Amino acid sequence: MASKSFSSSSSSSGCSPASDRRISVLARHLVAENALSSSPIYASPTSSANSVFAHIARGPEDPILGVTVAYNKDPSPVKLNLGVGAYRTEEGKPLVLNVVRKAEHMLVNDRSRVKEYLPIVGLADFNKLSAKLIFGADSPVIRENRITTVQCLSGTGSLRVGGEFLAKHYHQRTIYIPLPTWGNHPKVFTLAGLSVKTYRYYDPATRGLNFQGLMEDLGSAPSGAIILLHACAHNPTGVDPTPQQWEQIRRLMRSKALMPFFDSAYQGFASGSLDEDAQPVRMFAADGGELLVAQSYAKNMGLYGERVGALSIVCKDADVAGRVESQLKLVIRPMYSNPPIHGASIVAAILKDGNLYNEWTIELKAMADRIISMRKQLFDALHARGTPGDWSHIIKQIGMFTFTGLNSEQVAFMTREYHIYMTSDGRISMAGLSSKTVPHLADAIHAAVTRMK
Ligand code: KET
Repeated sequence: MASKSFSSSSSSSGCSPASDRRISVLARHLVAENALSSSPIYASPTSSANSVFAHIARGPEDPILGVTVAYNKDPSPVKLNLGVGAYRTEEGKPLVLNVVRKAEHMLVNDRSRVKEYLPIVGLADFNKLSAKLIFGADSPVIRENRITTVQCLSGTGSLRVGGEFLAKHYHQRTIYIPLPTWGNHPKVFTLAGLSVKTYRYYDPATRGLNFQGLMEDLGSAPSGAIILLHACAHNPTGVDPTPQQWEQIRRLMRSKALMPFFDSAYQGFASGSLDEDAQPVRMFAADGGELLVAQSYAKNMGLYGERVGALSIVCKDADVAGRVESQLKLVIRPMYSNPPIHGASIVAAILKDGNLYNEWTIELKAMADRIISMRKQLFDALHARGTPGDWSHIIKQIGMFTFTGLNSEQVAFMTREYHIYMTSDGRISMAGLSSKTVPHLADAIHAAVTRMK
């Protein structure tokens, strides 16, 4: 309607030369009159002295990515960034995997490759191979075709798309997240339209899993509620359930029709084995029930900035899965239209080629092993200094992070006095450490513990 009336009244082709002239005379007249008037018309509203955004308060830095912002501003030569979970080499440098370089080389040299838009759900090969990676090549959910996998913007984007889909189409709008969890989870799911509650997970006294609290809280969650589970290498605690505990969690959740939503951001980083780290997800997929999983290739392929990940929804049958996918497209299209092509092409090239895949697993294992060796070195260094306390959790915890137990004052002290940057909850990224920097960190922890009780 609006566009119709606009075109009929403003079409210059419908005006005679005489009426065009009349309009331009009228326009000159109006401009002259305005020039004389006491209240001038501004060229545009934003050229006024006061910004229309003047009322906006400065927002806080992100609790994790803000650590890097602070680190970058520090001129100290001994500064150390143990904030964000990003892998560094022994030399403290970011790592591009050899296998990624190889795949990129192949892609660049393939002149048949173009830069057309991908479909809304992303690269088909990438989606198939991602499902195979997390569920296993012989998985019944893949064989029976009762799964939809869509390429999303890394782990975060996959969680967000899954969250919005559930908020729109699932009968329960409450998601339970572990306490503590990755700091972005509550924000992602709240903005997706879900209501966020927590379940007990970590026991600071034992620095281990509060299994009883977890089972009680899931047991009293309303039937059908969504439960966010870290597939492996829980962030920030580094504490995972044992296989036996996972089995009990699965039974309880299925008996109450609780909907599992796995966040798999560290497949391969916990044990060094892609298959072993996928076991909890596969255990739930094997029982025939429905579930969601968000995968990220940021850490395990080092593709952080390429923003490549996948959301899979396992359904009861192929027909439901097809309809679910049609609705996922309606979530994605107005959000970012379709995902980027480069990162997904790298992943697909590696996953589909036996040799590249093997090379990847070797490089991944080397990253996981280096992190494990950092745990040992830090533990030994604290032991050698006689630092008060039991530090065995540094060795016991799994994945990229150690949840040290240091409090926010001790963290602030370490940043102030030692230029060591970490999140205020006492989490350190072990992947940011090297043999050279372990002594500096151990000195800082020793000083923080003995001086700032
Ligand atoms: N889930 C978890 C548990 C997680 O730790 C991260 C990232 C993500 C999802 C998202 O990653 P993506 O890059 O979107 O695939 N965690 C690290 C980086 C960050 O906070 O963005 C971190 O905790 O340091």
